[in-house]
This record gives sequence, C-alpha cells and structure tokens, in this order.
Amino acid sequence: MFENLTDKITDVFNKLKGKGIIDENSLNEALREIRIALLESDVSIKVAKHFIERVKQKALGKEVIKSVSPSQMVVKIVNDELTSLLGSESYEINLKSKPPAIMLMVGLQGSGKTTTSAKLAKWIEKNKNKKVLMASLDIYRPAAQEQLLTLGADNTIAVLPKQDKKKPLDIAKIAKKHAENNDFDVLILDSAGRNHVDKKMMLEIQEISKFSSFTEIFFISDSLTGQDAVNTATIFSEKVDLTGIILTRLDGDGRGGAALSMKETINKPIKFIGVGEKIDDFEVFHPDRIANRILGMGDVVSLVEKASEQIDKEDAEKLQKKILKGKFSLADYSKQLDQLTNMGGIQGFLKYLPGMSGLKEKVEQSMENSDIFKKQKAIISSMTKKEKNFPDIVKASRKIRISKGSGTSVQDINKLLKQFKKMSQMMKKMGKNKNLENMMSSGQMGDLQSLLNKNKF
Ligand SMILES: Nc1nc2c(ncn2[C@@H]2O[C@H](COP(=O)(O)OP(=O)(O)OP(=O)(O)O)[C@@H](O)[C@H]2O)c(=O)[nH]1
Ligand SMILES: [Mg+2]
Repeated sequence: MFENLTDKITDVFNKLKGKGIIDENSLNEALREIRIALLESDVSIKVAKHFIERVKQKALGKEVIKSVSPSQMVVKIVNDELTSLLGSESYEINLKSKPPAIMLMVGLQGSGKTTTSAKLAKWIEKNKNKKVLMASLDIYRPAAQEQLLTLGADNTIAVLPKQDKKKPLDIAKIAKKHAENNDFDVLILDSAGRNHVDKKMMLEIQEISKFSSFTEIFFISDSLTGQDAVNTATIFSEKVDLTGIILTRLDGDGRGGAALSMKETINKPIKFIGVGEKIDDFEVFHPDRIANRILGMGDVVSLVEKASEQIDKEDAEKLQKKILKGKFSLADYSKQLDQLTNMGGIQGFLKYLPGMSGLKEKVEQSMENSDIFKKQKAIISSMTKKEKNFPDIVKASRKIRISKGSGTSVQDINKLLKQFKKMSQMMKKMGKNKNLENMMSSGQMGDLQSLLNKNKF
C-alpha cells in the first residue's frame, strides 16, 4: 500500500532538493505533481484539492528556518498536512461503560467484519486486559456463525453458542444477557455483510444499532476498494452512528486513497488497521507513522522539528529578556498573537518563564476566543512603528485613523491600550521581582490570572 504515492512524492522532493530557493513557480509545479500522485492513489478530487491548498498556504507563509533548506521545509509541511489528513492523533478505543461495553461491526459483504471481530477481541484481551465475548448476528450466510465459532476456538476467545431460528436483533439481546450473566467486560457483535442499496438489510442494522447503547460502532472497510470505500462509509454513517473506521487489507497492493480520504470526507477517525489474515495482523492506526511511511522522510521531518524547536526557544528567550526589562512592545504582543494560531506561541513561551506553567491552561481557554485576538492584531497592524513602541502617543486623531485602517471602533482601541498598559505594568513588576514562584503563591499574580480568565489577555 502507498508505494506508488511514496515513489512519486520522493521524485518531487528530489527535484526540489536541487533548488537553492523555492519560488512560487517551482512550488506550484511540485504541488501539481503531488496532487496528481494523490489522485492516482485514488484520493478524492476534493480531498486532494484541499490538501494542496493547505500545503501551499503554509509553505508561502512560512519563514524558512536558517539551519534547514527550503525543500526540507516543504517536506515537513507536507508531512504535517498528511498526518492531519489521516487524523492527527491516535484514538483510544472506548471501553467506558457499565459492563459489557458493546461494540458493533458493520460493513459491506466480505469487507473483513468477522476476521476483524476476532482480531479486535484478541487485541482488547491482550492490551486492555478485559474479558471479551463475541457473537455473530449473521443468519443469512450459511456457516457464518460457525466461522466465528471456529475463529474463537482457534484463538481462545469466547463466542456465543450458535443460535438457530432467531432474528439478528434477538441474538443481540441474548448475547447482551449472556455477557451480563457471565461477567464479560466487552461484547463484540459481528453483523452480516450488507449492501447499502438493500433497504431491508440497512433498516435491520439501523434497528440493531439502537437496541442498546454502544461504546463503538465500527465501519469495517476494505481499503483495496479505494474511493468506493469512502462512498460506502458516507452512506453507512448517515444510517448508523459510526464511532470509527477499521481499514482492512492495508497489506494489499491498493493505492491507499481510502485511508487518505476517509477522515476528511466522513469526519470519523480510523481507529485500527488490518494488515494481514492472521489474528495478530492488526494495529492501532497511528496517523503520524503512516504519514512517515508514505513520505519515507522521517529523518528530514525530525531535523526540521529540532531546528524549529531551537528557534522557538531562542525567540522565547529573547522575549523573556524584553519582558523582564519592561521592553515588551505592542509589536511583540502582535507577534505573539500571530503565533497563537500555530499553538505553542504564548504557551511555548510561558514554558520558559519560571512559575508560569500553571497559567497555560488559562491561556488555552482564552485562546478559544480568537475574535478578540483578530481585532487586536488588525489594530496593531494599522499602527506606525512609533505607536507600537510608545502606545502612549496614541490619542484621539490617531485613534480615529487606526480605527478606520483596521475596521474597528475607537472603543476597541481603547480596550487594547488599557489592557496592554496593565500587562506592561505587570511585566515590569515581574522584572523587578526575581522570584516569580513567590509572586504566584503570594497572590500578586492574581491580576494577570483574572485578566486571563476574562479572556482579555
Ligand atoms: N490480507 C488481508 N486479508 C484480510 C484482512 N482482513 C480480512 N481479510 C480476509 O478477507 C476475507 C473476508 O473476511 P471476513 O472477515 O470473512 O469478511 P466479512 O466482512 O465478515 O464477510 P461477510 O460476513 O461475508 O460479509 C477473509 O479471507 C479474510 O482472511 C486483512 O487485513 N488483510
Ligand atoms: Mg462475516
């Protein structure tokens, strides 16, 4: 899986590597080729288009860090966007429920539901130390229930005995009772394969999905079916309340498009992947590792990460000095606001101020109110250099000019100036007081805390 994409993207990066400077033309050319590579890998047109737009936006707006080359920066940006396309973080399986935590496996015929039920059961027993029961709701395919019983026997996983002449919904209820009576922590219900055009079968799964509360309803998807997998997932997600996706056959030679389009299209995380026919061929889905596998450039990525950490650290230290000397200007403040969108900005710098780490959470809360920050940034960008350094000179006529230039009101400007003044005073106080730890505990920081609480920082 992904080999073709890896080869194509490696080619693009190799071409870029030869260039000292990456201008907009060569960036466009590289992105065009990456876009084609994505489409050839069966990524949907919309997803590929958005992906390229995001990479371009980031690449053009990014300052190149001195110790890395422009092409290395592009690798890092593509890597980050690829990771975010795949889902950014690994999701934990949800076992939070009064036992049994019930999970339902749904999907098209032959997508891997039964095999995956057993793999998941084994995984939960091994990694979460829980007692798992499986039950087959497939009364349609001959020997379907036996298939699950055999898988259970071969791998020492408990399975509900075969149920004759029962409807799937009844079997689900029996299985739940059985799990409750026998102290099982988890119940995995394997449903019969169905086609989304089969109304009766879709109605049935809808009904089953509502008979009890489920901690997980997994859509089991064959990654070899590419874009079709995404279309089917969309239809299923409209009918049942999916909590996640398990992609099977990632060991196959498909092109990987399903993995890349799934999250963005149906906004459900991929939680696990099947990578073979055996019971242990099953893994938690780690978007960063898959991105790394696709790009095959982990070393470049970590090089850029280290270099940017260093820059962040240097910036933060410079800022810290300014603050402690009482030389923090509105321009510095605006720069910090810029970084807020990248995260790690103010928080990153708070990290380097002794005693300030406790405020991180508050800053995070206040970050949510980014409209204020946008306004403030607009105001500051309409100021002259002198005004940014000496805000006291901003009087009536200047305020009117700035408000026109930034599309804000004089009141907004007053608010910002007042807030900044308070902030500067506090920072000066901090500069004089060597022991910030003491300041925090003696309550002198109360002012700053309450400012943050009110989202005014
Ligand atoms: N290579 C590979 N094969 C897989 C994987 N997952 C499932 N399979 C194979 O796919 C085939 C079908 O799997 P099942 O688990 O029976 O599929 P199902 O969705 O239960 O099928 P129905 O119940 O008929 O709808 C089996 O031969 C499995 O061994 C995987 O991750 N990799
Ligand atoms: Mg099956």
